[in-house]
Parts: sequence; C-alpha cells; structure tokens
Amino acid sequence: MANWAGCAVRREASVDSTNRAARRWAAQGAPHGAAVVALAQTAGRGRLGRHWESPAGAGLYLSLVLRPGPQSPVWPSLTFRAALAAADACQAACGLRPAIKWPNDLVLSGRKISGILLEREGDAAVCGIGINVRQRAGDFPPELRGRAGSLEALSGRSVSLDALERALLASLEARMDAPGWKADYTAQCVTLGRTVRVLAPDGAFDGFAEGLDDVGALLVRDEAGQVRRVLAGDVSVRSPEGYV
Ligand code: BTX
Repeated sequence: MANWAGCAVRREASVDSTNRAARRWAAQGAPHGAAVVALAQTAGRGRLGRHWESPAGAGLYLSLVLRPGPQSPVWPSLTFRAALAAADACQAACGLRPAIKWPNDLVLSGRKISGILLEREGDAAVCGIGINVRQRAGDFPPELRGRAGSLEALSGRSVSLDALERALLASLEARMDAPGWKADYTAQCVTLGRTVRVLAPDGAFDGFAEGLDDVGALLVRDEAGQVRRVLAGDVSVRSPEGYV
C-alpha cells in the first residue's frame, strides 16, 4: 500500500492529458503524491511532442505530482525510477516483467506497452505513465500494429485497471524513496550492450551503448571510437534494424 503516492486522487472520465491536468493542479499547489487518473485522454502526450494513443478503458493513464525539494539529488533519476516502478507494476498485474528500453519505454515480447513523460511545473515534477492493458493487435492504428502491445494480449491474463493503479502507486513510492536506482535499471535495460542508432535533432549516428553515467545519460561509442554522451529528452534510440 502506498503512503504518500495517491494521497489525493482526481479521477476523470475523459481529459485532454492527465499530465496537463496534473500540471494545472500542481500550479495551484497539489501536494507531493497527488495523482490524476483518467479513463480516456483526448490528447495524450508522448515525449518530444509526440502523441500517446489513449482509448477509453483500454489503458491506465496516470500522472503523479512529485515535490522532491529543490536540492534533492533524485531529480535526474526520476524518469529512470518511474520506468522501474512501471515495470514492477506490470509484473505484479500480469506476471510478466517488461524490459526497459532507454530511457523509459517498457517492452514485452518486442512490443511497446508503456511510456513515461516527465515534465516540470514550477518546483514540482509531473510523472505521467501510460500502460496499455486491454488493446488487441487490431485496436492500434496501422502504424503501431506490430510495434505496440498490451498486458492482456501479451500475457493472456485478465488485468484489473484498479489493481494495476494500486500496484503502480505503491511501486512509484517505493522506487522514488529507494536509495538507488542505477544497479536495478542497468540490469533491466535492454539498450545497454547493443548497437544502437541515435536520432538527435542535429543528425543520426550508430554506435555501441556501453553504459550509463550517474545522471542516466547513455554512453555510446560511435564508429570513430569516441564515447558520446546522449541525454534523454533530446533523442530517440533505435536498434539499426528497427524499434527495440
Ligand atoms: P514516446 O514519445 O516515447 O512515445 C510516443 C510514440 O509511441 C508515438 O509517436 C507512437 O509511435 C507510439 N505510441 C503512441 N501511443 C502508443 C501506445 N498507446 N502504445 C504504444 N506505442 C504508442 C512515451 O512517449 C510517453 C507516453 C506517456 C503517456 C502518459 S499517459 C498519462 C500521461 N498523460 C499524458 O498526456 N502523457 C502521459
């Protein structure tokens, strides 16, 4: 059971984006641990201005307000802690543990089942998590078929949205309060130890993902042998062959 995560919860049948709603609430003083949960989003948002498919009742759409304090050392690791927490919750709900694709996509059987969008609002952070639960392959728009999946379709188990939400709030609290994140994250991150293609605003390059530094930047040795530091937020990372 969570103690502070979900200490106040706003539930919406439909909202533009739970992250937007949580940011509006944070700007009005929402406490550490306040959460917005919606059954559907009409303008669900991904990273780098992308869109998150959020059909009614098919997934969990949750945004958590965090107030770690301005001097807290956890700021750079929030996104990685959230990825671990989302993986914990998926495992608790469907019995399978997703892998993490840097920085914070969750992947099961090669399909993306979850995404995380971390945004800042004044001195608060808003951590938005979307997890696909009920979609069947044909429910996704054509460009996502073959790349996206859901917990029920991939595990063959039925998953309760309420139980998943409770598990997610508990795991977010535990991962945010944990002393460290890097060892667990490194063990679960499928991007490490692989050849990757980094798509940055100033061009793409291929290299070998050697490791992470202490703020979670990906260290990629390029074809010229130079180690380049890749920050989440600026880039997409793919395998040269495709998505994972
Ligand atoms: P992302 O930018 O890593 O992923 C977005 C990309 O993933 C899209 O461009 C599309 O290719 C693909 N995609 C879109 N919808 C889905 C889906 N349902 N399943 C799998 N793939 C998809 C990831 O961004 C961050 C997503 C955060 C979503 C949560 S939901 C609660 C909160 N509110 C909000 O508006 N966003 C967050």
